Amino acid sequence: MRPHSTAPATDAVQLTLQGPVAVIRLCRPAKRNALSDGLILAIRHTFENLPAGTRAAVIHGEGDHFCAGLDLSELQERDAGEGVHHSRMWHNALDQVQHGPVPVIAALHGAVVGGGLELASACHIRVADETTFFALPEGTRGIFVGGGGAVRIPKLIGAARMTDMMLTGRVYNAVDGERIGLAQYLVPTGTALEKALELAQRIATNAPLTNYALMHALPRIAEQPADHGFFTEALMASIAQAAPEAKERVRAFLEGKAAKVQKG
Ligand code: 1HE
Repeated sequence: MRPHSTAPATDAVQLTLQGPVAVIRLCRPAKRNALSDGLILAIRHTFENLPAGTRAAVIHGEGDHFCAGLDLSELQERDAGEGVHHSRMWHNALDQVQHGPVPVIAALHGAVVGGGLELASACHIRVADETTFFALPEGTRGIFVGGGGAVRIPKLIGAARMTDMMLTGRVYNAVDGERIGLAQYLVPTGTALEKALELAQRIATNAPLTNYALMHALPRIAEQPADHGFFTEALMASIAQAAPEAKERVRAFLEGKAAKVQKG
């Protein structure tokens, strides 16, 4: 593959730690956190180099919007081969988000459009505040999704809804976005980051092997024919329950020392 010469825009991605939770901030508010090649490479670099001890991550955007998608000012004339390499660079970066070491929660507000929605869909949980809106303007810009959206977004909302968004430029508001599955949580304006952090802190207390199974085994099992899926599930279940941490947690419950499930 042709090497990509753009340097990571490391100043456009900020990482801070809140205990075991890495908080990753897109810091390009003047351009609505539009994803330049440098920013995409910086996202990849950040997720590839999460500090030791990180158990969960939150990603959010500075300013009034989560992310305006591909930086259109960089959209140059590319030949077909260069276009493939550019798209594959996005795939590699967003694969680090989806298949990195820890679950990732996207805290969404304002525009979550184009490549911004592709980034959000690579995360494991999406929390949207009431200002959030979702769109795929690629259709109206004469282009196509290239950051994994054609694979990930139909898994969230179905191919029919994605086709409609791209053919007609339909924009979903936060309420409808949560209803159709673009986000799992809908929260009041300005509270998405707080909610995402609360969820991340909780996720960070899970047994790491359970989190790993949810990130790496569940999506594969869901894609397998049922017969294969049942078999893979049995293997994963047996590996998870054999871990010393699982035995300790079950013992704690049986001894009345662990929290019961509370009514929602
Ligand atoms: C940008 C971008 C961008 C803003 N690339 N520069 N994405 C889109 O088609 C969405 C394009 N953006 C918008 O529709 C709007 O900017 C927003 C709804 C996101 C925000 O509106 P607003 O009024 O808050 O901001 P603005 O005034 O439109 O933009 C502020 C600045 O950011 C302005 O630059 P300035 O130098 O004039 O101040 C904008 O040009 C700039 N800006 N969005 C470049 N996207 C892997 S394939 C993925 C394919 C896609 O993602 S296609 C979808 C691209």
